[in-house]
Amino acid sequence: METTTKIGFIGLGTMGKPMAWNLHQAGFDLGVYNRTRKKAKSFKSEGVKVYGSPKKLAKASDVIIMMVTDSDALVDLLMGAKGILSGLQRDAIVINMSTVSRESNLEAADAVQLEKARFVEAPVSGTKKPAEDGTLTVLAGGDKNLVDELDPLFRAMGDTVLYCGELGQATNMKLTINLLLGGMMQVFAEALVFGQKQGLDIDGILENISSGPLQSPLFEIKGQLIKERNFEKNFPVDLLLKDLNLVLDAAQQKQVFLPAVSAVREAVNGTQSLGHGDEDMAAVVKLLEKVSS
Ligand code: NA7
Repeated sequence: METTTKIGFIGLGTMGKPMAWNLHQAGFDLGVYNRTRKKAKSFKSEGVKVYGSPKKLAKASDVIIMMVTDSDALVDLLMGAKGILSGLQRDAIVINMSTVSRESNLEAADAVQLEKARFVEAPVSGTKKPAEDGTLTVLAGGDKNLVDELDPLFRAMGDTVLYCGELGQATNMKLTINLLLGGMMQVFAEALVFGQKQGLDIDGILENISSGPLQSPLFEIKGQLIKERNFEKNFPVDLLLKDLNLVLDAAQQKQVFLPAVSAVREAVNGTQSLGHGDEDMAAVVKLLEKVSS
């Protein structure tokens, strides 16, 4: 992939903005689109072309990257009025880096291929900070040669590229990881609330976790944030809930029994209902604290 290849990036949210920025910094010929135009302002002032519609971006791009919330956003941007499909060039490559269901990826791939263009799914593992540092893990699914061709692009956004297999398998890998992430976050929060209700000090609990076989960067980072009562979003409750719903839907299709994940989903759903959807997933502790006191 040459740096002269025209890249169009759609979705300048928490993750997409730093990812697009890293592509620009790596010297790729970048253009961007975001539904809320003001989020593209910093790109415009750096000389990056800002398009007024996905259609206009698609007309001008060899590679189109999408990093948007969910399946609804993916469908709107691809198939809506002035959507990508209405401007897609023959042989262009569409990369979906958003986390959506396997089925949504397959449907998007079919629609793109009908226009004689190509499709790769590439959800990422890692949150805001790795996105800023360019240290995400890119999970890629689809044609292996195409994924290899895109390697320089992925490496501008991440330090690891993991080829997961045919289309759909990268999503399955992402959901496997996020199942574990959600479960670890919830049970960690429960351990902190339980321990403190028994009269233990949070510093002591965190130190004890860090010094034994349960030591984990996730517990260290989230433990510190909970201690500081800092719930600024890295990976918000809303998106964790979306992913747990995707996990449980996929599990149901294959009749996989996930009792703990069902319980975690209820707790995350409850946290969202309390109004903490836009806060970091560490806010799951707030529901526990509220109903435990
Ligand atoms: P954010 O910060 O919520 O950003 C979401 C982006 O998706 C943002 O640019 C939104 O545009 C865009 N979006 C959402 N819905 C639509 C529709 N319907 N049409 C057009 N654009 C839309 O999410 P993150 O960056 O944290 O995460 C992105 C993905 O990575 C997600 O799948 C995570 O699970 C992993 P807006 O600025 O609101 O106009």
